[in-house]
Amino acid sequence: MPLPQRSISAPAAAREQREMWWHRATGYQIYPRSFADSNGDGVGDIPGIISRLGHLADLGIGFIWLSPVYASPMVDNGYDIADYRAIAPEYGTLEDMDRLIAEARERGIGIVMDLVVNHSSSLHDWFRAARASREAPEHDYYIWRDAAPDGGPPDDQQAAFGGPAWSWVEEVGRYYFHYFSPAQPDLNWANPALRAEIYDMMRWWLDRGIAGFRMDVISLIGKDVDARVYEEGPSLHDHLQEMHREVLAGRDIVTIGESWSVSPETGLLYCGRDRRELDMVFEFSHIREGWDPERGKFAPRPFDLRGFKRELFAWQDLTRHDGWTSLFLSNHDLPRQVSFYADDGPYRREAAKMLATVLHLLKGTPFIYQGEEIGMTNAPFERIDQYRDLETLNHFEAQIAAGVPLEEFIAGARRNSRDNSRTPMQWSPGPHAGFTTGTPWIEVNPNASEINVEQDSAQPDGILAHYRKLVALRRERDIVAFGETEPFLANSPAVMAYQRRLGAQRLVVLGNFTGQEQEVELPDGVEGAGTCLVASHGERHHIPRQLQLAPYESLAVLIS
Ligand code: TEU
Ligand code: CA
Repeated sequence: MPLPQRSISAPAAAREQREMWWHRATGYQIYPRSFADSNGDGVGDIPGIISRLGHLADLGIGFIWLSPVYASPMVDNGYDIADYRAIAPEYGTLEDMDRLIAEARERGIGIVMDLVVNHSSSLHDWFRAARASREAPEHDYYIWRDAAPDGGPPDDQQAAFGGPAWSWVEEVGRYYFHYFSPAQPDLNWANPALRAEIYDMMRWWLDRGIAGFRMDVISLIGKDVDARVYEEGPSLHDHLQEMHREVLAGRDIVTIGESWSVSPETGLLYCGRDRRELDMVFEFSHIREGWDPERGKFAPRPFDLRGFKRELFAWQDLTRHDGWTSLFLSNHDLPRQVSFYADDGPYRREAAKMLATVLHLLKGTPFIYQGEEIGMTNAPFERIDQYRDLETLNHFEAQIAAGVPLEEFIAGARRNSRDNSRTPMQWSPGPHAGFTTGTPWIEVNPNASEINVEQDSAQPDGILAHYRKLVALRRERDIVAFGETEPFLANSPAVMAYQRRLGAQRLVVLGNFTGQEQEVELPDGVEGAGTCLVASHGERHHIPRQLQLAPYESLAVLIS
């Protein structure tokens, strides 16, 4: 059991499943490269994380989702694993990792590892053997096809990071499939020996005392390449059920599967009570709402709150009586939430609190991405040489070659490049934001002199203090953890409004997504007096039928 079980228990009527520790826990994602550097080489590391556990304990989080720290050539910053049982030397050693697990646990914090098993690195021993000979048992751990009659790739499938999805290996005279970059060959989940190796590796980590797995692009593992079905392919759920039987069953851990395709129609296939697969998924429908449907993430499109609410509330509805969901707006692949959804200018503080309030008071397990708790913003990069991410760099080349003007591409990258969230964590106003004493691997955001943990935590009404309150509310209040969600004002392009209900209690939550005052008229029966749980603009203890919200104001009032 990774964590002490909490004894608080929700009223039986509110839950149809056994209460688990992660129902009341908030997760915190660490992107190790950018979190804290202990030895001045400009790259964050595990001892750096250990030195900052106090910050996380103060926030009150229940577990860390640690982005990959395994041995890797770092083509995709660790999402290309060369050895699943070794730590990348720039991040530390296995001993450091054991120490992190132990020291986090002493603070009641579990470590959730990133499981990247849709693909490995091309430098993994399996792939080295696979590419050396067709006779090697590992050859079939990957997906190979013969060349087309003209010697070219078997077909025209394209990789997510640009270029063909097939790369040639001379030694075996075949092409291998890679959904992402050529350095990330896809594993062939149809091979039972490969699956057994993966399960073995997962048990090895669980036995070291970790609290679970975040599973990278897990919805891709059932793919049928010939049919061009990648997401949620024919064998996905067989594999996940087998994984559950072989590895996960009977362990008190948390599992979160990343899926870019899951919808309310398929959500409960993963996390429904009778499925025996995962505890919850990371789903992206509310995120995709902010992307151009044709031209993708590098073509900025104005944010529309209505679509965003529709997607979030559909998942609230889906998980009303069965399953569970995750709540997040940010991660290492996404822009900074305050910049993307709200305002990183004059109303940054209010906006950061508002986004936190409306998200954290929904039902589900919330995730905070490092720096979000102080309202970190997108990177103001102006030149392509400031970017590091292969996705941005590959798309840059392709789009410029296709005639997209440079300024237009940079504008898109400033809005949506993955590097926006990968600039170093801003700890202090000092040199390099207190992240490193050396030269950081990617530039520190110049606003670190005003936006940093040291300054924000000194303010009783800072963003950090606001997050601390929200995290505590989930632990302390049954209604926050288990209440049913009822949305209002679905058509408002400006205000997000809902209430949670548990027994005779109601928690009314309001957030203004604009820099203008908003007049709100609530539906019948919402009005009432009670206790203000959080507020960005002074407490209100009464929800009237009509009220005015200040720019980016948010509040939550418990009515009983
Ligand atoms: O991301 C999954 C994924 O599909 C991303 O490539 C996503 O589409 C993209 O970031 C949106 O711009 C996971 C990891 O979170 C990501 O960091 C990895 O690069 C990717 O898998 C490959 O492992
Ligand atoms: Ca370092």
